[in-house]
Amino acid sequence: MTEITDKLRKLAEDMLETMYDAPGIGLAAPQVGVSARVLVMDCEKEENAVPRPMVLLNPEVVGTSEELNVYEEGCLSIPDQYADVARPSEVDVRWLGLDGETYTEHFDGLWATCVQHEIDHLDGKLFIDYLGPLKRQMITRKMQKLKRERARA
Ligand code: K1U
Ligand code: ZN
Repeated sequence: MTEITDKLRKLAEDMLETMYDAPGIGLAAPQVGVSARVLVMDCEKEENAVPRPMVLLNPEVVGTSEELNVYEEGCLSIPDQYADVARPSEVDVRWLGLDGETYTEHFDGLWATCVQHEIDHLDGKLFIDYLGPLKRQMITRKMQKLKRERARA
């Protein structure tokens, strides 16, 4: 049972601000150092599109298509690295909203890719975990180098 507190509302608000500032299309609480099953996303990318900020608490994938879709993913926790990842092209996701209601929605296209990427963050998984060992090691080494450089700066 998740209690909807002011602290949780503030976390979601701060996460949406961080995501839009980045800019990104999604963000999960562990990426901002918070151990909670909270994600935010807005995949309305077109210039004149009406924003659709979404906040998902305790999201669960409850159905997946057999068909896969390949998308070149990036990650705000792995700057400037991109790779093709194959995931189910459509998913049904159930979650708790900030209003205390339970929602189930069918996602496709970029929304489906993004919600799976964000739920992975909640489970401690990154998009590089789907790559072959060579590509994954290349990105991991680049990130270790970046970390050392940042520590020296
Ligand atoms: O969770 C994250 O690290 C955010 C990530 C989400 C994501 C990207 C691509 C596929 C699946 C999930 C990002 O938002 S990276 C930035 C990005 O993709 C983007 C930024 C501005 C405009 C459009 C896309
Ligand atoms: Zn990410």
